[in-house]
Amino acid sequence: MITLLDYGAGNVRSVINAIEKLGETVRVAQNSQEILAAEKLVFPGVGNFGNMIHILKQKQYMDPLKRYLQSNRPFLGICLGLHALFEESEEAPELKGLGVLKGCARRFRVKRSVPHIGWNGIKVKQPSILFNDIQGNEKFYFVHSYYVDPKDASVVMTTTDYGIEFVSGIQRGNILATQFHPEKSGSTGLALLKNFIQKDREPVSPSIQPEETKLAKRIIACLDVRSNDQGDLVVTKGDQYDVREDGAVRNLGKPVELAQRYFDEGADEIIFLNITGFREFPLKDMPMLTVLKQTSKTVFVPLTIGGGIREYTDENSRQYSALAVAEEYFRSGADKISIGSDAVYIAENYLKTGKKTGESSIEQISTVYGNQAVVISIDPRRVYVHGPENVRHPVVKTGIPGPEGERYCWFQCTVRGGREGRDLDAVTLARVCEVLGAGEILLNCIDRDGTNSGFDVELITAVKDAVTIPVIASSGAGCVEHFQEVFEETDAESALAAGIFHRREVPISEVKNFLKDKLEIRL
Ligand code: 1PR
Repeated sequence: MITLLDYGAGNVRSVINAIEKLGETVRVAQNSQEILAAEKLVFPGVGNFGNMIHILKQKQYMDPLKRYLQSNRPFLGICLGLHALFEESEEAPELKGLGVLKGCARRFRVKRSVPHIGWNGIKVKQPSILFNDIQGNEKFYFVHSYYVDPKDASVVMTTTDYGIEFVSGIQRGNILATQFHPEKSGSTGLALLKNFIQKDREPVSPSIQPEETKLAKRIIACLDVRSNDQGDLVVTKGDQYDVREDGAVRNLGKPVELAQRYFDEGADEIIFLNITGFREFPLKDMPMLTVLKQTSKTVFVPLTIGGGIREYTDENSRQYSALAVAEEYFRSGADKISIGSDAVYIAENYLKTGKKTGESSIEQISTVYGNQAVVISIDPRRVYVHGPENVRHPVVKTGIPGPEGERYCWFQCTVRGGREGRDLDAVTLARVCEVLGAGEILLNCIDRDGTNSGFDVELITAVKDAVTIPVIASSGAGCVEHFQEVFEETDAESALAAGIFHRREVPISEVKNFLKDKLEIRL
């Protein structure tokens, strides 16, 4: 029996699902006695250090946790569950951590995008039970802006390179903790978790020791989900956002089955977009929650969900915050949420007032769950102009002239699934959302969506140059060469496709096989 510490933020469902998949039972600790009585304790932390410590204090978990750790019983901390072991964190300097290990968590100050999101390797510094059946050259899923800096070098179990060499795992006696998420790291992560669960494991070192670890470019599958005219929830796909063919909504499969297929085929991440979420209140749209719950049972890579994440008042005047909507998604198995239309309204307001309100969905969700949990989905469309003069938006010189031979354009934001253009451009939106706390940009492109004509490199370059958070290039992938082009010509950390994967025109494995000698890829 594994006892799991759920302090109430983040996606613990995936950890429970992963442990159960390995045949072990999980009990979620409900009080301090259950922490003290644990045989093996797993502490998965996601989000913000300050918020975590507040809740641990409120629930009076600090003391029992310290006592459990001092008794050297088996413990596995994940992500923030690693940071919690230290004395403090730059993320919330006013609060003290458990202080079981000396040192602190520091923010990345590197010339790379922060958060560090994606699949990276480990360099093993000491044998551990966790490394049985691990070769040493595998990649694990990371998502964080802070890393731990222990004072005592003897606790370092693994390091990872990302601009600097940082500590990605610690071990002291039976206390183990990883910065990466084993529960999100596919079969490799499950193997590592199994080693913690099993009783008979001896400490070993993997046979391969990489000199340097590298972050892989991520290949992401995107599932646009909505109800069709018969009321069934289906994966659909638009051509420039028009999902109807001969009047009917295109049906390309069932969401849970398709997600499973993409996990099996090697997708590094899966995104669900509830594309009609802007119309209805998503918490009424329980099927999406069911899709997440079912998918997260067997799919052990990160899951993002978008559509309808905003504040809402129902017909009885009951108010729901965007945070409450997001919370429901996280508890159902989402690792990140994506905000589309609401981000545009928030940015417009911010540009008008020049002030952060602290009340917006972006600010609220990132404060509780961390920046890395908030993705901004942008749906831009090109607006061609004859020159940069008299245009209030950042204009780029384009190699793809407009219908009247225009050599310049800007990228207009839209809301409500591309139905309504706004007086705001994608570059400014991305910049403002980063300031407000977003951790990643999902950059779609209405002009390229479903066209198979390649990613809009000009758009991606313009947005990527404006932010320091990771960007997912989306829309237009038609062949393997398009992925090479977007990774070689832009600094996008990941590339997403939908149509070619759904229709089996280009499988994910083919994309990865093609890229593997050219770029860093997770195989
Ligand atoms: O505004 O917060 O409710 O979020 C709605 C979400 O639904 C947004 O993320 C928006 O992008 C998405 N959405 C709304 N309408 C559509 C539509 O297609 N009619 N889908 C839509 C957007 C775009 C991509 C697609 C790529 C790759 N989907 O994510 O998967 O373009 O496609 P391809 O490889 O086939 O070219 P809110």
